[in-house]
Amino acid sequence: MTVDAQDALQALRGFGIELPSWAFGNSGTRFKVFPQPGVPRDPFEKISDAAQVNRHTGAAPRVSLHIPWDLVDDFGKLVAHAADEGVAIGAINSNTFQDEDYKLGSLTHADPRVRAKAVAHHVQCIDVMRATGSRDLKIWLPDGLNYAGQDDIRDRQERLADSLREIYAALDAEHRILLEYKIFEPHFYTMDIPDWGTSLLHCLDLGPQATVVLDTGHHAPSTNIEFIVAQLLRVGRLGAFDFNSRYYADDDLIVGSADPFQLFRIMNEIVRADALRPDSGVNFMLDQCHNIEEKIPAQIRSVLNVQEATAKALLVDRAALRAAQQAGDVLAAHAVLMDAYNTDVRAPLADLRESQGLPRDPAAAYRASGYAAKIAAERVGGAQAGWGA
Ligand code: PSV
Ligand code: MN
Ligand code: MN
Repeated sequence: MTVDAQDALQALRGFGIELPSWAFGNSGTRFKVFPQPGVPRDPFEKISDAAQVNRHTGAAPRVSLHIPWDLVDDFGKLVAHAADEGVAIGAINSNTFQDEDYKLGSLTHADPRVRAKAVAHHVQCIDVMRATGSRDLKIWLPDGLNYAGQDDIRDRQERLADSLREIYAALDAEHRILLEYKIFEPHFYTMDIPDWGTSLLHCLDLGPQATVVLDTGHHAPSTNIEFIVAQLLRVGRLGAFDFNSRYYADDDLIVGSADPFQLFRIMNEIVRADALRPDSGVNFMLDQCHNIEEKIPAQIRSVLNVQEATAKALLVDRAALRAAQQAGDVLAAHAVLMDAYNTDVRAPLADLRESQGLPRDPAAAYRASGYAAKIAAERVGGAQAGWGA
């Protein structure tokens, strides 16, 4: 390997991963929610918990909010609280999946009254963006159909396009829409945005402030996700990731835990496109819930997993790879990638952390901080994340 690890890893200095506020609340499946001691009772406490991850890793500078779960009377206070804790507010997520009115759709609903209500909710989210200094409005739509013939697939796309145009018109110049797709669930015959192609077509129709968000758990098994990453980067429309891991469906498990090689292959495309830079326009976010494991340590583990995959991608000898590819040397090209992937980057990453005044072992530093015992003693009756009730 001709790449110097310490040099290559410098690119990680400005690399931040955004955390979801909902990762810190109680969560579960439709079978059972397992409450944990010390979980946050309000958005302020969620931000305090997220800030612990940043405190020990130095790599989690923002927190995504979910509206209405994270609605507060005074967003100025929430912003100030976040700043006191050393973090900022990230993307604002809308929610059209917990209201009776949206049973048959929200932005795609046949009834103009319901569509107007769903558009108004997104305009409310844009107001929250103004109040919090957030740039990104993340839209994941639960809309879809369970039965063939239930509604007209094409009409729903037209209604969706119209609704999205209304939301887009309400954006400020610095705002973006992040449009998420999902193959199935909560609907099973078709979702209205089931894949990256559908999301991209709507983004292209809307304009340059609309980009695709790729949730790693929202694909069919064996989908080549890094291909989608490369393609969206190519046309400048990869706005964000929702990182997590899956075995079966939308499992929302710790990123890099099921298939660290896939995460490496994804980050390899990011590095290849020089999209690691904070100004690249790609927002690297986590979208996870921790049902049976401790939440703050799980988020720390997740940030480290993304860092490790990224570090390995930075170690790819690009010149050697290009030369082997040009020469048509299949095995040599593959070996360049595998050499980087098989490198143990934990010590160089610990060195990098130390050079930034951070703990070498963030998980151990968190355990030693006493924070878990403190919140368990102080907080009674923690809030549910919104999932698994
Ligand atoms: C539902 O599938 C989901 O997990 C989407 O991935 C969203 O990003 C997330 O919920 C938060 O709304
Ligand atoms: Mn998601
Ligand atoms: Mn999901």
